[in-house]
Parts: sequence; structure tokens; C-alpha cells
Amino acid sequence: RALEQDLRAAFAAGDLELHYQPVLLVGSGRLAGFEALLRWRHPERGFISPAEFVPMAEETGLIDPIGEWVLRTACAEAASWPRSLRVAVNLSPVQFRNRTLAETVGRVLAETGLAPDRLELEITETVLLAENAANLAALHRLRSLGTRIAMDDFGTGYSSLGYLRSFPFDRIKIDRSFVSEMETETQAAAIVRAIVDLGASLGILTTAEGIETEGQFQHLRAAGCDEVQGFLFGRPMPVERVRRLIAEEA
Ligand code: G
Ligand code: G
Ligand code: MN
Ligand code: NA
Repeated sequence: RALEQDLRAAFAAGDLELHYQPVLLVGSGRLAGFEALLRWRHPERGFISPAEFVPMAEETGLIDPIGEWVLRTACAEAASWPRSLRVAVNLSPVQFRNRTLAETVGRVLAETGLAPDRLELEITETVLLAENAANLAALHRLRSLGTRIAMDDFGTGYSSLGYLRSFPFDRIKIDRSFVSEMETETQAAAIVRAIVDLGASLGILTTAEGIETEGQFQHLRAAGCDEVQGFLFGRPMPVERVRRLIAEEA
């Protein structure tokens, strides 16, 4: 398959890179950290979104070496930022099939020297689908390393609430589909408020994703959401700009 061969070659040639999107504390407006987002710098097509190639990487097993590279790169870069901010890394459910995932994460933390509590792993609820006992055990091993675990895209799946009973997540990331409808749909606004309240009752932090307007931000602030992320505050950016942004704020 052409795309697979292209991706293999691109990975080998160093044409994958990480961009980072800022996450802000609602209370102070200051930086809380950044989410690492994978990009493929294609010579003819420009930047290709992971939405276009991660599914293929998952089918072919390429997600394992690429995922480890993402983890190592994000941890190494964050370890040298001007302030000890958090870095969030997305994990594919397919990476959990590899029984050495937690061991790999532990090794990467040791090798890069990043404090474990600065690493947040974002997983989607498919990781816990069908009460997968092995994946649950892996999550507990990851947590025992000292990393934080966030449930990404919250509210979009079949049983988001059930999964909150299975594992003590540190954070819920409210899916941007709710945020984008907040101003026009009373249902979406009510759901967002309910998720924030749920998080508060369970002692789980909430981050809203995909904020594009000041109005959305005001709704989220009023709802009591802890952190925000979206184009209104910053697009995913290369690491040099991350370093500058952190330095300017200090
Ligand atoms: O950045 P963008 O909106 O194009 O991302 C599209 C999707 O790709 C999102 O669901 C995001 O979580 C996912 N994604 C981004 N970076 C990574 C990564 O490093 N690993 C995995 N598994 N998924 C990622
Ligand atoms: O699934 P996940 O939450 O990891 O996906 C994150 C993706 O969402 C990133 O690839 C990023 O490009 C995209 N994203 C981040 N902020 C915004 C936003 O404000 N609007 C839109 N449309 N997409 C966003
Ligand atoms: Mn994410
Ligand atoms: Na998300």
C-alpha cells in the first residue's frame, strides 16, 4: 500500500514532528501545559493530519514505533522547557495491545529525566471497552509510575460514565463537539455544565477542548471548568514557539 510505504519512509527520514497546543488555567489565564499533536511534514502535500494516517498506522503496527517516538520526543522536549509545565501525549488503544507499554513509558521517563507527574497520557474510552482487564491493569501500572491519565473526547462514546467507575481518571477532556454547539444549543450547554459538575463531585479535573470564541470561553468559566484549550488561545505550534511562549509568560 502506497500510503503505508510513504509513512514508513517518512518516519525513517525524520519527517514526523510534534506540534504543541497550549492548555490554559481558567482561574489565572496562565499556561497549564501543552498537548503534543503529531504531524507528518509531506514534501508535496504539506502537513498531513494524524486523522489521515494514524488509522493506517494502527492497522499495520507502525503505531508502536511511532507512538514510542512521540512519547520520547514529547518527554525530551518538555524536560528542557523554561518552566515545569505539563505535556499531554495521546495514546492509541492499539498501543495497549503491546503488553510492555507501561515498561516503555517508565523507560522513556527515566531516559529523558522528565518528572513523571509532568506527563499526562490521553486515552479514549475504547481502551476500556468490554471491561478489558489487561488494559485496566496497564492503566494502573502507568498511574503507579506517577503519570496522569486523562479521558479524551469525553461524552462521544457509548459509556463514558461507566468508565469513570472503572478507573480513577485524573482528568476529563470535554469533547469539542459539545463546546462548538454550546452557544446555539441549550442541550450542549447543559451537558457541558453537567460534565464539569460531575468532575467536581468525583474530584476529576475538567478541560474543555476546541474553544474558538470568547462566548464559549465565558460559558465554560461560568460552568466552573478548570482548563481550556482551543484556537482562541493558541493553535498547535512548533516547539521553538512553545519555548518562547513559556519564557514570555514567566
Ligand atoms: O491534531 P489533529 O486535530 O489533526 O488530530 C487529529 C486526531 O489525531 C486527534 O484525535 C488526536 O487525538 C490524534 N492524534 C494527534 N497526535 C497523536 C499522537 O501522537 N498519537 C495518536 N495515537 N493520536 C494522535
Ligand atoms: O482527539 P483530540 O482531542 O486529541 O484532538 C485534538 C485535535 O483537535 C488537535 O489535532 C487540534 O488540531 C484540534 N483542535 C484543537 N483546538 C481546536 C479548535 O479550537 N477548533 C478545532 N476545530 N479544532 C481544534
Ligand atoms: Mn487529545
Ligand atoms: Na479530544
